[in-house]
Parts: sequence; C-alpha cells; structure tokens
Amino acid sequence: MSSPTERSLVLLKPDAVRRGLLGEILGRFERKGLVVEAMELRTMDAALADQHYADHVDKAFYPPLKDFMTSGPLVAVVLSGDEVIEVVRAMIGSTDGRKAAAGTIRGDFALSNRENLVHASDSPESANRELALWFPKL
Ligand code: FUP
Repeated sequence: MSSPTERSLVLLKPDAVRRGLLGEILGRFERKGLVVEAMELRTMDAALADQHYADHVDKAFYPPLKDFMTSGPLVAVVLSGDEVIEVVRAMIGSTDGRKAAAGTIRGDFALSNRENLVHASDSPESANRELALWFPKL
C-alpha cells in the first residue's frame, strides 16, 4: 500500500504579493506537478507570527522579520505531492537570496536574507504544526 500524499505549508510572503510574483512562483510549483490543496490571501497578525516563528521569537532578527511578515497580505498555500516537503525546499533555495542558487525561486528573484519571497515547511513535523496553525479545518 502506498502512503498518503505528503503536504507542505507554503507562504508567498508580502514581498511576493507586492512585487507581483504570485503567478511566477505558483506557476513553478504547478509546472513541477505539485497540487494546490488550499489557498488563501491573508494578513498575518502579531499572534500568528509569534506562533508560526516560535523557534525564532528570541532571535535578534525576529522583530524586523515580524514587521515584514505582518506588513501586508500574503498567500498561504497547502501543496501536496510525492516528497513535496523536500521538493519545495529544493525549489525555493537557501534562506539568503544573495547566496541562493540560480534556478531556485530565491536565487532568481530575491536579494535579501529577510525578504525572501517564500516560506516552506522544512520537515514533516513542522509541516504538521504549520498546517494545523494555518488551515486547522483541513
Ligand atoms: P528558511 O527555512 O529558509 O525560511 O529559514 P529560517 O527558518 O532559518 O528563517 C526563517 C525566516 O527568518 C527566513 F525566511 C527569513 C528570516 N531570517 C532573517 O530575517 N534573518 C536571518 O538571519 C535568518 C532568517
């Protein structure tokens, strides 16, 4: 028996909305063969930011990150597909857009360690936690 298809929580961050890159980014995921299971335009409030970034709240970079993430609407997406968590992480590239490999989303479109366009779950454990936070009814 095959295991159920994996899911990842992906955020197209406020810079992606402001820069008009939603279609470009979503199109890459669609062309890869990943499936959009749910999608919503939302604005993160302070409480959701603190929960979503629970591992980072005490770090020096967190206050400006929180300001950025709550600065305007973002698009929250549930993607599914075979090994979607690892596949999407490879497609977005490393955190710092200046160092991310060309061909990745951050490598092609971001020049910042903070405004890096996309969040994606980095493990099955974080995917479960983040999916429950963003899409509790799913
Ligand atoms: P990633 O999983 O690649 O999004 O990276 P992290 O979980 O390490 O960091 C989460 C977010 O914090 C990044 F997307 C951007 C922000 N960040 C900073 O603003 N400064 C840093 O030095 C590191 C991360």
